[in-house]
Order: sequence, then structure tokens, then C-alpha cells
Amino acid sequence: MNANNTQTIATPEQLKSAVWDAVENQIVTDIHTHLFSPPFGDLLLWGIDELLTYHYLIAEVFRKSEVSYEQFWAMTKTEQADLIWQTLFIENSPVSEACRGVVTTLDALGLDVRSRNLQDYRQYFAETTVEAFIDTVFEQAKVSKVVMTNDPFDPAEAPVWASGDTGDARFEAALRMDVLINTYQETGYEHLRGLGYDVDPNLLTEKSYKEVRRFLETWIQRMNPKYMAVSLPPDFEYPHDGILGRLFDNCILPISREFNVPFALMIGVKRAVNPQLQMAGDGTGKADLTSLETLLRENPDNKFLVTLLSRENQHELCVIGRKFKNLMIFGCWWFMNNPSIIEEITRERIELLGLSVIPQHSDARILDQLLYKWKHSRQVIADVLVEKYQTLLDVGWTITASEIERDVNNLFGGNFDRFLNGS
Ligand code: FIX
Ligand code: ZN
Repeated sequence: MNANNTQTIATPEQLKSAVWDAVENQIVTDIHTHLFSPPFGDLLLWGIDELLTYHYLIAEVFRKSEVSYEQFWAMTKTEQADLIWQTLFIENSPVSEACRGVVTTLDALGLDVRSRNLQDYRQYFAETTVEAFIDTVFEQAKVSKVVMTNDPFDPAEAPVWASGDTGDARFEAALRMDVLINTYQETGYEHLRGLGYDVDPNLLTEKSYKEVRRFLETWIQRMNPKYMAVSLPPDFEYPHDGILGRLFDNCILPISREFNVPFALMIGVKRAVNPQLQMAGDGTGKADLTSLETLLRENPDNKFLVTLLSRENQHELCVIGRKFKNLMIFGCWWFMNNPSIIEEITRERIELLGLSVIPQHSDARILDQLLYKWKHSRQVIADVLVEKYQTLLDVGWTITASEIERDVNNLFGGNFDRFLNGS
């Protein structure tokens, strides 16, 4: 801490510069991504063709191009990237958040965005290794750790977990349970049996609960996950008289408590609203948060991380946060991860919950995206913080740069660590 940091801030200019410095220099823990460490091989996506074929951009290209679903899915990745570049960047200005993200990323990597020369960008990536690129991106995005999304049922992940070596320790695990919870009868049950767990198809017996708990314990020991997680539809209900309810009450919640591994709920996704779009075809819906309140109230010794996909649910979630300290609200998820919405959500979170939230995660699927997602979010969050501190200065409260750094540090990492490590 230098001497200046303890001096009180006197002017709006000093405030802006102190907040922007703190936010821009803060090293971030990115608590939810779809990135993978190098031993996971092809699961780690990076490079310009991956950036351009991000599912957010795939959804957009069909709106501006005459290409049919069949034609698009029959193309190679390079052809798809060419089409998206031509349609969304050359024939139209790339102003959507997902398009803008590509431009920010290229610029951050020192590539000449004026040239609009896709072949040059491809050349840049052809000349680097994934290991070197990870270092470049983490350093420049000022990200120290990213939490992966690890599916214990994914055969592509299995050999890495079996080897016991996940490589780069900056990539930490999250035990994702969508297959277990959302498709237990379709795929989860068979899979568990295949792995030697003696479960029944309707998950009705104490023996089955015990077996699922044994499965979760094994994976917690194998992955050392930061949290267990599931995405849920807007009509998610709790209490629940079905597979989900039985899994929650008899398997996941007891294990989450016993191992002090929080349960992350990502609520509000309507999967495959348009299946023709494949991964880009999911939508959003408003949830009834009474279920979340019940879950939090009835399980006070469990920790829950929660993010919601509907804008209409965000204010209500903040109110629930005021009632339950076992809830940590995190991130502006997916369709919420746009500057106007981040600004609104961050403001309402800070107004209702002060600094006791995790304002953002990146959800990056392509390593390069850490560069734009964090840059864009930092800008918006910094502006909201400036506004909030200014209201205090206006009535004579004093603030120092080191106090701002403390607050920013908590928002971008400290709150997560304390939530995980607290009893
Ligand atoms: O379920 C999730 O974790 C979602 O974030 C993803 O499935 C989604 O496809 C995505 O990439 C959102 O950003
Ligand atoms: Zn995600």
C-alpha cells in the first residue's frame, strides 16, 4: 500500500481514478467458466475460429444470413467462422455484445482490428501454443483462477480424472450435476449402474440414496470441487415429490453439508427452445422464487451459490439475499451478461446487499473470451461503484483508496473464498 492510498479522496476525479485503478488492477477469481486445463485436450477451446463460432454468435448469424440450419451444421468450423465473420462483422457492424467481444479480444491481443483480416488473425493463433496463450490471457485479463464445469458423466473428461493429474492448478473444478439431476431416468441412472452403483430407476430406495451419495463422495474426493452445481428450468420446484426432490434431500444436500462444498443453482434456463440451433437454442424464463426461499429456509446449514437467468427475477433474488446468509448471489448469467443489464443488476445488488455479493463470473467457453468478458464487466462495475461512493462523499463521508481496494478485492475474490471456507 503506498502512502497515497490512505489519504482521503477529495474530488470526483480522484474518486473515479481510484475506483478504476482498483477495479482494473484487481486480480479476479472467475467462479464459473466452461474452460479446461490443457490435459483435457480438445475440451479447452481457444483461437479465432472458436471465438467466431461461439454459440452466442451462431444464434445471431441465422438472423442476418440466408444460410439454412442444415447448410450451417454441414459446414466445417472454418467455413462457419468465415460465414459469421462475413455476415456479422463485414456486412454489418459488430455492435451486439457477443460481436463486440470478438473485437475487444482481438484488440487486447494486439491484433490490428482495422485490417479486418481474418487470415492474419488465424496466423497469430497458428504461431502460439496453448500453454503460452493461457499465460498471455490470464496475465492480461488479470485472472488468477478459473473454475471449470466438470461433468462426471462425460467420457471425454474421465481419463483425465482417472490419471489424477489435471495439470495447471489455475483451473479448479466444479462438480456439475445436470445429468444426474435433470436426466436421471434418461441417462444418469444407466450411467451410474454402468459405473457399478446399485441404483434403481425411480430412485426410491434408501439403498439408491446411499449409492448416489457414494458416487458424489467419490467425485468430491477425485475433483476437489469448489462447489457442486446444476442448471435448472424456470419451473423448478422445491419441495419436490420426484427424482429431483429425492436427490436434493437424500443425497446432494447431506453431502454438500458434510463436505462443506456449496451447492450452486443456476435457475431459469429453458433448454432447447429451438433445437435446430443446437447449443444456441436455449432460452430463458422467469422462476417462482418461493421454491428457493423454502430451500434456503429448510436447509440453513447448507451453503448455496445462486445466479438467475431472468432479468425479472433479479430484484427478488436480492431481497431473498437479505433474508438468508447461506445464500451467495453470483454473476450476471448468459443473457444477463450485457452492459445495460450488468449495470442494473449490480446497482440493485449493491443497494440491497452492499458488498456481500460476487458481481460477476465470465462463463467463458473459449479461453480468449476472458479478455473481453472481464474487460467489459470491469468497466460497468467500476462505474456503478463510482456512483455509490460519490453519494457518500457528497454528504461528507471520507473514503481512502485502500478502502476502495479492500472492497473491490472482496467483490472479485474475497467474498467467494470466505463463503467457501467459512463454517
Ligand atoms: O449451463 C450453463 O452453465 C450455461 O452457462 C451454458 O450452458 C450456456 O451454454 C452458456 O454458455 C452461457 O453462457
Ligand atoms: Zn455456464
